[in-house]
Amino acid sequence: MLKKTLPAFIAAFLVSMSSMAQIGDSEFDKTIKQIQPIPDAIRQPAKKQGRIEEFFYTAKSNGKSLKKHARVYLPYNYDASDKKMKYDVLYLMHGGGDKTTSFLTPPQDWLPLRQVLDHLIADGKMRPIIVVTPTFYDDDENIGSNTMNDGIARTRNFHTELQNDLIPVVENAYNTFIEGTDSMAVTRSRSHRAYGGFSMGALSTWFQLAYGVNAVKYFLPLSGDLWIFNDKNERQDAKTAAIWLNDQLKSSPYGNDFEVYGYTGTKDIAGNPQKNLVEALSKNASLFRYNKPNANLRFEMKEGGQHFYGHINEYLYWALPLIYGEK
Ligand code: FER
Repeated sequence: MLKKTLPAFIAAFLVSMSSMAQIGDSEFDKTIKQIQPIPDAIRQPAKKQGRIEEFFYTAKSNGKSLKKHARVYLPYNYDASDKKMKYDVLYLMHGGGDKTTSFLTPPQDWLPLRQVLDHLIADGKMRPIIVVTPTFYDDDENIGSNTMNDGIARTRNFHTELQNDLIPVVENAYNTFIEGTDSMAVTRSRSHRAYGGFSMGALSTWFQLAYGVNAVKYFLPLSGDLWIFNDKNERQDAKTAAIWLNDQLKSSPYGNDFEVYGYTGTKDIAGNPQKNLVEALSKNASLFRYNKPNANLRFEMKEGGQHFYGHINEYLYWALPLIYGEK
């Protein structure tokens, strides 16, 4: 999570906000749903397990051709030869300094997402899906300069690689809803596609919404807000970011057809920033409907939730059935 390499201006900014967010008693805070603990059984491996494959593809970036790879989770019983069975695809982007393995099989003793997926599917809480975990770095072993500015640029640009280099190849390699390989094929299948991420990956999720809503319908920003800079490279406040995002969406024919599921924790460094962004979107961005029956912007916080995959993967236990469960 780039802790050792934060440039001074970002470090000062992060310190200046309290890393202890609170769900206070403002009118907005009263609308925030609290994330419940997950059932104990989810912490044990499921009996019916999906499998994880390595997927190789070529990405064109700054005139270079990069050999890249992503991890792909295939649900239990996935059968490549059964072409009638098609799967929705969820893309999940890691945080700064992390890699393609961070979500599905994270380091340490953290709850791995593969286990959450296995259980949700086995218990019928969501339909089987394919999960792809790419990287915004050149590769897991080549993460660039690993500065905050480099990370911001990579997260801002990733939507291009997703649209041109990854979706058409990976979704034609597996049994998904895409029909064709061009940008229209990507757009036609957008309602079968979700994109989410943690921390800098959440930043890439907000940028995906801003620049690539044509390719994706469902968005899962997990512990991260939207960083917008002015001409002098000064970071703008949440209200400015919200209005910018709304203006971006207004310029897309799909700007009225998306759903955002935001999650974070009160002890998370992104807790207050993400809460402030969601509040600003709910008040200043007309395309976002928050806390209404036909809401397209949802936001929940975990009391004591921290900035790491163990908690993030708990949030996905609650989020994924909202997208892939019975409606
Ligand atoms: C945020 C708080 C922290 C955020 C990103 C971070 C995009 C990243 C921290 C790191 O990589 O060290 O609100 O939003």
